[in-house]
Amino acid sequence: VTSEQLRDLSQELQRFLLQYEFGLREIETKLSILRDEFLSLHDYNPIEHISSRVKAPESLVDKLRRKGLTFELATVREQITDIAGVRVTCAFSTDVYRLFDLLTQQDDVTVRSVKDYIAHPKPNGYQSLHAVIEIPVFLSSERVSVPVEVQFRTIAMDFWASLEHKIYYKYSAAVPDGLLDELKSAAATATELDARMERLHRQLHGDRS
Ligand code: 0O2
Repeated sequence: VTSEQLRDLSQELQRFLLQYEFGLREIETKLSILRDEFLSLHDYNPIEHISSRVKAPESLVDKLRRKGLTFELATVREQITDIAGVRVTCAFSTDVYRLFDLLTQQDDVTVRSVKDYIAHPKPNGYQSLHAVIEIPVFLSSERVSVPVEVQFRTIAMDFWASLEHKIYYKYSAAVPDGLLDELKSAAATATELDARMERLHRQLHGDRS
């Protein structure tokens, strides 16, 4: 590969990833509008935290290798749906589902897939509601449809997932059995805490929010 070809490739990749960056901005705007309107109508904030990222090229390449895919942009676009990722953390699981509904029902949003790991937690205890949605982005000469993976979860689920993620990487995926059991039990405690906090919240606010 000549250095000129490398430069062209790198430019092509940058342009490709930029579309995902634009997709993220669209979703972030939608979420912040929902949050601000909710605040103004109900004096209540349904979102604790929003974070987003475009997958780093190295971790994209890792994922392609893991899945045995070639680095062709058309294949990448079709097969890797979490290049753009947004994480929405809410205090309560009712807010998780409420925001999911409000976002996915918008008429410029197309839902590609949904995985409800809250209703059906993963065997390790992981809980979150995942949706891959497509959003139109208007560029100077075309309209592109950009997939964004949105993960909705409660603070307790997020706390659990970030620790589990660290443990998983520390042990390079070979986590000792004892720790796996502890994690599973901690996930059950998180679920219980979510239910208790939700009950308290209801007592405080009734069904107002
Ligand atoms: P990262 O570093 O967060 O980007 P896929 O591999 O995405 O094609 P999969 O695994 O069926 O297909 O997708 P799924 O189940 O929707 O999970 C995708 C993302 O959810 C992961 O992205 C994690 O962010 C999160 N996730 C899923 N399972 C777990 C889990 O057991 N523990 C934790 N902590 N997070 C989880 P990546 O690409 O794996 O990682």
